[in-house]
Amino acid sequence: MSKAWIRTAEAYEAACALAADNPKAFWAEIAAGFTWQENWEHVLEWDFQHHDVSWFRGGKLNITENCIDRHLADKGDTTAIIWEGNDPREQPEHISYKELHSRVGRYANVLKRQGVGKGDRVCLYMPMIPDLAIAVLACARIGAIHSVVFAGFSARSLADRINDAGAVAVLCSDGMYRGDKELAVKAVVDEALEECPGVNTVLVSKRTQWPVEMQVGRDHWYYEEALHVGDDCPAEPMESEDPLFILYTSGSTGKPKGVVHSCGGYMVYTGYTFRNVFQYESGDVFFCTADIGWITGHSYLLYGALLNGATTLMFEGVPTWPGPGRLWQIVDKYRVTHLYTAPTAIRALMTFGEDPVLSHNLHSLKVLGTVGEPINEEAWQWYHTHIGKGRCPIVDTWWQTETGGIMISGMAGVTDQKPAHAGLPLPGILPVLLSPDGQELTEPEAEGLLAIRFPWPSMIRTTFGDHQRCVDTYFKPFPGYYFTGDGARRDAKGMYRIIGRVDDVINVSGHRLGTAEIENAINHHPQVAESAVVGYPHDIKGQGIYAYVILKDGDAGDENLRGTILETVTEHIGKIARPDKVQFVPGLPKTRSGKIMRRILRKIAEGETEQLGDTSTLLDPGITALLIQGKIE
Ligand code: 7RM
Repeated sequence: MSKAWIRTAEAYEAACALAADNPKAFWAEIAAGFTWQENWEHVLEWDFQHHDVSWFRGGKLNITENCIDRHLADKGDTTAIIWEGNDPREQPEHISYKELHSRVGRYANVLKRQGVGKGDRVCLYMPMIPDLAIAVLACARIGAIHSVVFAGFSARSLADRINDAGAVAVLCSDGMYRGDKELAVKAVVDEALEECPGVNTVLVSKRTQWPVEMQVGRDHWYYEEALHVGDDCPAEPMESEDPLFILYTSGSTGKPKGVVHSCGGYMVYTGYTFRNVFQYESGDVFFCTADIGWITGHSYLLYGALLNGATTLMFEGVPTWPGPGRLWQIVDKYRVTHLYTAPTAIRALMTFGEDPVLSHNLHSLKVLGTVGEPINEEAWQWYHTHIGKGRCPIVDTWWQTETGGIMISGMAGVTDQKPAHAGLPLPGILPVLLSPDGQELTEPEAEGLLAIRFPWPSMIRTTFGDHQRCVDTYFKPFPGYYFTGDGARRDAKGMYRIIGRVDDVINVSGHRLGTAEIENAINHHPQVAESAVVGYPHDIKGQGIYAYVILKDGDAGDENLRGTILETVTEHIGKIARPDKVQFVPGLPKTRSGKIMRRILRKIAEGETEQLGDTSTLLDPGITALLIQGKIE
C-alpha cells in the first residue's frame, strides 16, 4: 500500500484532488495494494435513489488473507494481538501473526464441523478475550457473516438481534470480568435462546471456569471441539460485495438496525484509513480502548490494524479499575505508541487529576485519537497537555457504524489540527452541509445538516432484512445524498466541527441509543402509562438520559418505583440505557395532533425554564410549568 500512504500535506492535497477528479482510478490504485484472488471488473457502480452501490464488483478476496496470511512471510513472529486481562496481575498474551493464523484456522474448522458455512449468520456475545477476535476472524475465514453483540446488552436485546439476523450459531464464554464485576455470559445466552428457535449451535469459551448449563446437542465447549480439527483452513473466496458482517446500531425509531458491510470495500477503506489517519509505522503498538462489540473495535482495533500488519492491543477491563491510572499503566507496560479512545473516558480520567498520569512513563506515545462523540475543548487540552505532553498530534475522528470507517479527521502530524474539530474530510469523502430544505450551503463558513454526496468503499450496503428501511433512513431525507443524522459547522478553512445528532438518537458515553428504544423499554413497566426520553448535557458522559414518566391512574411515583423502572430498562436493553433521571409527570407537552414536543422536554431537562420557544400549539400550555416545578436536579 506504499502509494496509498500519505505522509505530507501536499500528498493529502494531491490525493483529494485525484479522488475528486477520478474517484474510480483513485480507489482502484488503493485497492490494488491488497491481495485479491481475482481482480474486479468494475470499480464502482452506484445509485443513491435505491441505494444500490457496489465496489470492486467481480473481484474475489478473503479479508483474513489480507489480515493474516499476507503478513506471514515477513511478520510471522511479529505480535499481532497483545491481550491484557481485566486484572493487571493476570498473565498477558502475545499472539504472533503465525499463531493467529493457526488459532483462526482452528476456530474456523470447528465452525465448519458444526455445519456453519458461507452466508450463515453467527452471533458473537463475548467479553474482550482473544477468542472474540479469533472467532470474528474465523467467521470471515469461512464466509459466515458475523454479528457481534456487545456483552453488556441484555438477554432480550441479544434475542432480538439473533432473531433479526436469523443466526444459526452463538459464540460466547462461560462468564466475564469487567472491572470489579463478574458477570454471567452463558446464562444470558441461555435465557435469550429460549426465544431463538433458529440457533442450533453454541460454542462456549472458558474464561471464568464457572459451571454452566450445557444443552446436549446444542452447546459445546470450544476447547473440546478444537481437539477434533486441524489448524489449517483455506480462506473462502468471497465476492467483493458479499456481506462481511452485520452490526446492530440504534436509530431514531424503535428497533435497532442491522447495518451490513461488504467484504471488499470495507477491507480497502479500513486498511487505507488506519494507515493514513494514525500514521502507523512498523513496530508501533496501537491501543484502541473500544470493545469489539462496537464499530470502532471492528474497524480499527481489529480489521484496520491487522490489514496493516500492526500490533494491536486488546484490553479486557475498564479505564478506572483497579485504579484511575490503569490506561497509563498499560501504555507504559507495552510502550503503546497510539492511543485511541472516547472523550467520555478522557473526561472521566480528568476528574482524578494528574497524579495517576505522572506515575507512569508515557514517552512511547506518538499519536492520540478520539472517537464516538464531540470532544469539548477542555478535554481536548487536557489530553493534549497531560497525555500527549504537547508533542503528540490528536486525531478527532468522525464516523459512524454506517460509514464503516473514519470519514472526517486529521491525519496525525500531516494535516492541521484544531481543538474540538474533527477537521478535513479524508481523500475521496465529499461532505456537504444542507439547509433543512435540502439546499447545499456553499459558503465556506456554514452550519447545517451533514450529508455525503458521493459513495465511498465502506459505506453501509443495506439494513439486514429490510433494504427499504436503509433507503428511507439514509437516502430519502435528501435525495442524492447519504444523510448522517448529525449537524455540523464548517470554518473558513473547510474544517468541520461535529455538533451532534439532529434526530432522536442520543450519545451516552460514546454509545448510541435511540430515545424511542428506551421509551419502549420503560413502557413495559406495568405501572407506566407513557414516557418520553430526551438527552441532556452531562459532564462526563457527554449526554445523560432524562425520562419523563406518566404513571397509570392512582399510582404515585417514589424511589422504589424509580428503581424498578431502571430494572425494566436493564432487562430490556442493558445497563447502558438506564436513565440518569426519572421525573414522574402528570402529562406531556403535546400538540393538538398528539405529537410530543420534544424540544420543550429537552429544554426543561437542560435547565432552561425561561425561553421555551413557541408553546402556542400545545394542547395544555399549563403542563410546562408543572414539568419545570418537578424537574430532577
Ligand atoms: C464511530 C462511532 C456515530 C455517531 C455520529 C456522531 C457521533 C462519532 C464523533 C462523533 C463528534 C466525533 N459510530 N460521533 N465520532 N461526534 N465527533 N469525532 O461512534 O455509530 O456508534 O456513532 O457518533 O453523532 O453520528 S456510532
